[in-house]
Amino acid sequence: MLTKDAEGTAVMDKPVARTSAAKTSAPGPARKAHRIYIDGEFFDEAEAKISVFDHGLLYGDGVFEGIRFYNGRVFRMEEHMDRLTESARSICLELPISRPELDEALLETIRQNDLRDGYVRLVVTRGVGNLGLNPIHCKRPSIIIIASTIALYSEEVYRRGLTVVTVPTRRMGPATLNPAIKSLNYLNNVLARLEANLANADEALMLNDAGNVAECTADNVFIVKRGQIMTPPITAGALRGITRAVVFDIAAEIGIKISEPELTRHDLYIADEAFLTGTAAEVIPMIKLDGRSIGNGEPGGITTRVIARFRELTRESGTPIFHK
Ligand code: PXG
Repeated sequence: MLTKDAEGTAVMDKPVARTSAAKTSAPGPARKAHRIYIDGEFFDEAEAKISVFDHGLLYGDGVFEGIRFYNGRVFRMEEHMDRLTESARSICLELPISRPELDEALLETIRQNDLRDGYVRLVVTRGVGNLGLNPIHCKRPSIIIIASTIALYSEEVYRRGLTVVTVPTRRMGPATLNPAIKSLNYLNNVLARLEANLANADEALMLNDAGNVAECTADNVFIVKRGQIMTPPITAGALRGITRAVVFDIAAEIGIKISEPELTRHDLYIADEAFLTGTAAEVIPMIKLDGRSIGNGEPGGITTRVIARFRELTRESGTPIFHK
């Protein structure tokens, strides 16, 4: 699980000792061993291994999704699976199992881990090849599914909001590695994240090569100005976030205009409110950028409404895990 260290940085907890495997597929309160899915089989965490010749490791060649489930239901599962399929298609990675099989593998992994609320990491690697980068030698992609729990930020941070800095590392453009592909190659984001850590900030704002706002390291960015919501367009280098799409749905539902103009840092400095969205971070206020307070420096009214509605949706909707 992710918690905060002494510096306030989100860190991964040491996995709890895994002595016994989850024995049933029924939901239960007790935290049992991680059971990891790899290519159709379940393994205890210590035995869950892939080849050092897998190009996912050697070249970051592969795709992934981070998916949340709440209250026994997978939130926006179809959208995540669509995006995974599209990312794979874009890099000519043929999924080795069918979509219904993949859906079932995801649900069964959650069941095997006895979880009702948590986070799933679904990874598809290019598979085993030789030491050359040419994927032609990789015969079969591997699928890895990890179901666990996650809490990036405490409730206190959701109430207070995040401090963000603009970092020197630019979000790569579509001509280099299209940020619309959710690939295993995340070094661009990792470097930005390091720069945020070095600046003692909660998150990094990434600009594109034109100097416009793209996104944060694992979150989309939104502002509120004069009662309207705005977020950078996908073409600015933003991932087509699933949580981002949920905010569009919420805005339509509560009658707030939402648009996708190019945004600059200036637009963020003079915004009335700002917030970030991502599967892991959910919807979270951003109250400071580059030392400037946004609005009055507190989470804004529209942000608070969006968060409240988002939380309702996560409890009320989704694909059932334990019964159909
Ligand atoms: N931008 C980027 C670059 C992302 O990787 C988002 C935006 C938000 O998209 P969703 O669909 O989640 O609303 C992401 C999300 C994590 C983690 O913390 C999440 C992501 C990437 C890396 C780590 O588990 N993806």
